[in-house]
Amino acid sequence: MMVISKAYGQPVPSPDENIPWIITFGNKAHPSWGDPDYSQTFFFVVPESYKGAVYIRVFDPDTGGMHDEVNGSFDTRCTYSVYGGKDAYTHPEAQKVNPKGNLKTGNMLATRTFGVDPRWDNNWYSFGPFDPAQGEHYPQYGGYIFKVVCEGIDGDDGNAYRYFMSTSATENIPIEGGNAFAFEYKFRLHENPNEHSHIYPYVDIDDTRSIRTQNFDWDNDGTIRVTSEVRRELRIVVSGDNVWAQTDFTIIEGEKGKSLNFQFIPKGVRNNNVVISVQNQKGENLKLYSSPIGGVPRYRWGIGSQKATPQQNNNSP
Ligand SMILES: [Ca+2]
Ligand SMILES: [Ca+2]
Ligand SMILES: [Ca+2]
Ligand SMILES: [Ca+2]
Repeated sequence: MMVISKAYGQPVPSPDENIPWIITFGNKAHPSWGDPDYSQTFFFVVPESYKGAVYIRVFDPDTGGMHDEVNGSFDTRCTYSVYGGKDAYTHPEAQKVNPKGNLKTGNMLATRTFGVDPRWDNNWYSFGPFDPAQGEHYPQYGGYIFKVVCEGIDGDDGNAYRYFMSTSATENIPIEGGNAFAFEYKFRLHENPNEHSHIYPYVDIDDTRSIRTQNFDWDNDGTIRVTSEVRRELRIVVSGDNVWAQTDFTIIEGEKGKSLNFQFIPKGVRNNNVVISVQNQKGENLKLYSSPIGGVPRYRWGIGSQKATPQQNNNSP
C-alpha cells in the first residue's frame, strides 16, 4: 500500500504548492488567456480510517466580483461536479488530461453551476455531506477517491477558485491523512518574483524511467526548474504566449518512489495563467499531489547527486 503523507493535503492548492489560484476559463475564451480546454479535474483521497462526513468546499466558486479575471464583462458560468463510485478514478479516460475524452466517469454525486453570484463571491460553498464509501474504493491508496471536475460552460472570463476537503460544511477542518492530486494543473503564477510556486509529481517505483513534461502559455515568465533529493537543478523549457513547450529528461537513481519538485520562479507578469502536466515514458500522467508523497523533496548534497541536462527540447502544438 502506498504511504499517504501524514501532512494535510486537503487545501488545494496546498501551502507546499504556494499556488495562488486554480484557474478555469469560460469556453468562449481564447486559449491565449491561459486555458486551452476550459476544464480542471482534481481527485481527493479519503483514508480508510475516516468514517465521518466528507465535504468538498470551493472558495469563490462564482465568476464575478472579487478574485476573478474579467474579459469585457463577466458572463461566464462554471459547473462543478463531484463523482464517486466505480470508475471515478480507475477508468483510463479519467486519468487523461484531454477533456475531449470522458472525464466524467463514475457516479455523479452532486453538481452545481455558478455565474456571477454575490452570495458566493469571496465565500465558501460546500458540496456534501458525502459518505466516504461513496468515493471509489481504491485500497492501493488506502481509501476512497472522489473526483471534482470544474468546467467553463459559457462566457470568456477567468474563474479563480480553491478547494478544501473538510469534515465540516461550515469550516475548513482537514481529514487526517487525506490528500488530493491532479494529472494536469491549470493555475495562476504569483506576480511577485519572490513567491515561488511548486508541483510535486510522484515518481512511481516500477514504471518510471524517463519524463516528458509539457507546459502551456507561460509567457516566458521566469524559470521552471526541477530538483529532487539527488538532483540539484534541471531547467525546463518555458513556453511563450499561447504555445506549448516540452522537455524530456531521465529519472536518476534515488528519485523513484519519491516526489520531484518543480519550482516556478516568476519574473512578475500580471495575471499569468499557465498549464503543466508530467508524463512517464509510456505516456501515463504522473500524479501531482498537493501534499507531496515522501514530503517536500530537498536536494541533499553528496553521494549520488548529479546535475542532469535535458535530452531533448522542442515546442509542439
Ligand atoms: Ca469572485
Ligand atoms: Ca466576458
Ligand atoms: Ca471565482
Ligand atoms: Ca499565460
